[in-house]
Amino acid sequence: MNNGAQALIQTLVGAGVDTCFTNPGTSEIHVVAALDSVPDMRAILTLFEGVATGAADGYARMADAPAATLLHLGPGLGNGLANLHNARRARVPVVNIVGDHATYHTQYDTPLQSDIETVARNVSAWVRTSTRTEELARDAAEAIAAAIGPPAKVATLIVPADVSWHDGAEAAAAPPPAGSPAVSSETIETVANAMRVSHRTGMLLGGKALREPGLRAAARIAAVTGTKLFAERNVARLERGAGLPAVVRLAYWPELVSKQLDGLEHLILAGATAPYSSFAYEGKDSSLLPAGCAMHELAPPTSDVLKSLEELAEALDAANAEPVLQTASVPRPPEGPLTAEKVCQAVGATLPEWAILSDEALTSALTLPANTAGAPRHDWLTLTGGAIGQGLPVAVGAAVACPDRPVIALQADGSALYTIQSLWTMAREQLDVTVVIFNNRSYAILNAEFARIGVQEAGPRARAQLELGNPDLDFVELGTGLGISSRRVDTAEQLTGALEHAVADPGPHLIEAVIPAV
Ligand SMILES: Cc1ncc(C[n+]2csc(CCOP(=O)(O)OP(=O)(O)O)c2C)c(N)n1
Repeated sequence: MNNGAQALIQTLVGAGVDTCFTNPGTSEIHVVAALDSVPDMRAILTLFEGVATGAADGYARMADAPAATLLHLGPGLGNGLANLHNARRARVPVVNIVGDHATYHTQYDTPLQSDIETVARNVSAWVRTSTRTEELARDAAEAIAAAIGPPAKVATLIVPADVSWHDGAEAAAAPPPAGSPAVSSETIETVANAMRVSHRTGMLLGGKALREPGLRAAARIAAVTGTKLFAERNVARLERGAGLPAVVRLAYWPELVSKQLDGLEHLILAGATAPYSSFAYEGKDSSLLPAGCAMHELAPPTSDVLKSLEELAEALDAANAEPVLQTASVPRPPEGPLTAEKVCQAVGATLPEWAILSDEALTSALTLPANTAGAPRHDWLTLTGGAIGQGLPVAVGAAVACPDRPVIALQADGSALYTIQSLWTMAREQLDVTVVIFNNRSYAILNAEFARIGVQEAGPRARAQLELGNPDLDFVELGTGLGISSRRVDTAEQLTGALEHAVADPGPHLIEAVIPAV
């Protein structure tokens, strides 16, 4: 006979959820103990819950399947919240297992007692507290089914300690996932009509439309209609590089998006939502749609986007059109003192085939798309929910999901420090991740925001909130202390050499690129 914890893990593994990013405590100790009786579960310790949740996000983006997290009551879940927010925005499945005090213990309001469900609800579309050992496996099966969807979501199962430790449980099977709903033929026809009458159309692609089959279908439509292809700003995963159709990702700053979308009469949404500025700016419109541009929703993110694109291609006689594909071309290795742009060039010049780029380089990544467009085929994972501290954990999860693919984490210094403990998990699990830190010693984007609100010269007290010097951060010491082979580079030649070395020597590496603040 199993105890609840054993049946819980068996249920996860039975449904294919065989990876769990953990940071456990006393209330989860029976789940930890059960790991040795279910060896098919790979449990990976993280040193902060934001690493566990961000890793589950990165894993799901690459595996197209959920990982589990194991978190410690309300405070542990709360520590993981920012990256669960990003996972929700990435529209990926995650199964959180959160321990709680034993059911009879909660009445005493001991130190870790809190309202876990309220913490969970902000990010989880499915929340349940299991109350009986006999029902725990069934609850877990329902959590998995809810996470997978479609649509994919964050599901949180709260497990009181006594529900885990009692005997009398049996594993349960998760129901098979249903298909995503299809889009009506009227919708396809309406969009096709708009594209027939106007040649100034754009398609904003999101979700599965940004994988090869979706990109090819969209590019066939573009070959016939001349529509311009864009990717949503919050890209969870974009397949790109030589041999694939190229798309332009929407910029961050609203005025740049205006330039990108300028002149469009129709914008078609395929797996993406309407474009709005991330933040409001006084006197500026929140919508990024050009004046007079009509918007049509071909396929909401929750629908079968690929099928709708294929049906639209049929309707436009584009099913057999030749899509325009990105040609191979990489930048020349840069020379001289480092700048953010030269780091992007060096990445483009050395990017190995099938790399996974986890991009949280923020202001330093401005030229990354151009410098990697014709690089060998790769996947690009970006910050989906704007909560910084995502890049390194996502790299951990992507590397666990795809052990045969090199992961390159392009990481702004300020954002790196939210979840710097990720480096330790990379070292412990010997993940093939090369972390490139863009050390500009600044929260540079916030400096740019200052200029945008018309403040030319921030006062010393304001500046102190935006500069990361005094003391200067030493990422080589940080990386070394967390167990990663780490080096600092000051010139473009050194950087290219360090990247080539990292590519040739699979395993975790950290390269600190010291660059001027923009
Ligand atoms: C969780 C969270 N906290 C704070 C912020 C606000 N914020 C946005 S960007 C930023 C600084 C980013 O600095 P850095 O990562 O060094 O990148 P840079 O701007 O220098 O390119 C901060 C603090 C945020 N977006 N998310």
